[in-house]
Amino acid sequence: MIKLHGVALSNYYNSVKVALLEKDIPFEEVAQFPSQEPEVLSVSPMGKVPWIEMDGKCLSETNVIFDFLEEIHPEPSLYPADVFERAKAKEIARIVENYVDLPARRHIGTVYFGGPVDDVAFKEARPALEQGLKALSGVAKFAPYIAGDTFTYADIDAYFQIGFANLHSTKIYDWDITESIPGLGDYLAMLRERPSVAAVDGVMQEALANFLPK
Ligand SMILES: N[C@@H](CCC(=O)N[C@@H](CS)C(=O)NCC(=O)O)C(=O)O
Repeated sequence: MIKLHGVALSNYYNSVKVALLEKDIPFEEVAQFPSQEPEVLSVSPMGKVPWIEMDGKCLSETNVIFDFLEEIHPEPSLYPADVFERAKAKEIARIVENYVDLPARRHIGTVYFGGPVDDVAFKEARPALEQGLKALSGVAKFAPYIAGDTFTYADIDAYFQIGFANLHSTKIYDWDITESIPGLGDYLAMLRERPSVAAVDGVMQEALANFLPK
């Protein structure tokens, strides 16, 4: 059985968990914080979570895990059937990860761990996020899903990575980024109704409520 290593506080861990639930793949959760310890680096080269373990072999990086799950368990597919549309779904996922999650993540020391606001990050992260959101608004379809008429990995990425970024933007800039793109708020609310997303999001919200500094 697949073991999913990570914690419910992690938006990427939750992304892989939703993919496993959507595909109805049995899995076991193993609680693990990110770490630079050699034994963690030997299975997750950047020390990040999540990673999956299967038959003693480990794989990290959420989108690589998505592709692997798709190969070993093709049905139900979480990519569009058309090869170009499939690549477009991946393009959306990369934009969400690299240009929405990552700039917001610069404030994780403040938002997750109660550290002081980093002045450089304060100046740089907001324009970077604005640029990422503008890029996203150019490719998001909301028809009704982000890459078209089917639920895909891009929706999983969008739900958890935009939610993570919004937690940071509201705390640091008092800025609700879900209002930055027409239709984004309603789209995220629609995803929250989906049983797999609702279940995983519920566990994440509880973990965040217990963990985040007040
Ligand atoms: N590119 C990675 C990102 C995963 C990631 O950033 N995980 C966070 C938790 S949400 C982490 O482990 N952070 C610790 C670190 O960056 O050292 C993926 O796609 O899985």
